[in-house]
Amino acid sequence: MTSSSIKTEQEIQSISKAAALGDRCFSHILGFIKPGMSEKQVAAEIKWFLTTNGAEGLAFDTISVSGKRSCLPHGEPTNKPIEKGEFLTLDFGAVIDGYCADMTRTIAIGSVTDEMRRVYEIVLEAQLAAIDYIKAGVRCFDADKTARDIIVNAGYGEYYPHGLGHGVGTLVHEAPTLNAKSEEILEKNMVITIEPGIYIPDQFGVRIEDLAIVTDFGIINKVESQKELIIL
Ligand SMILES: [Mn+2]
Repeated sequence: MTSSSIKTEQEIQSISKAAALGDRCFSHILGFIKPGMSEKQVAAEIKWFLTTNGAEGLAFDTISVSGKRSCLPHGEPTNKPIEKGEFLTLDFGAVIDGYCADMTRTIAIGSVTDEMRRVYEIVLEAQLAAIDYIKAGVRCFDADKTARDIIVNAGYGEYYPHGLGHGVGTLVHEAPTLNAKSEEILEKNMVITIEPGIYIPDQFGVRIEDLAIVTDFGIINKVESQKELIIL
């Protein structure tokens, strides 16, 4: 069952625990990934780490997509090996006390092209702009627009097919919906994701996603993992 979009202190604590475990998992996985491993191997390691470190389960099936497959926003992991020169997008979340977390990082293996770096920087700029803008009282479509304008103005608007984010609670997708049409107003103690992305068909994709608590003064970001480009 879905939880109320405005969370209690106790609910926020549980979600924060789940998000903190996600950060620990990401840092573990950075030391685990080696070129030649499959997307599925990485997804299996994420599941193992989360469930042996306090998670009751996973909030959703882990997304682990590399190379051309990183342009699939909801791609399932395959046996494809992760190669040097590719992006790898990891989207995952733990469940603790019945509450979900949700985070995404895109990392590079070995090296990036100039265009890969440029697209990464645009997504990061868009994500940081939305983080700066969001606070209680903001309309969801304005939050979405803050990030979207940066991507559109950089010339990649057609490659950003989804909304900025969503509420998270007992379900990983709850109200509010943050997209170009949503007139909902963000309120204190809503828990939302902020996750712009750019996906260039048959080339690569980038998404950066944090999980945040809305306050009267801004957001409290519960995901602390590095988002400046990591090249393993
Ligand atoms: Mn999400």
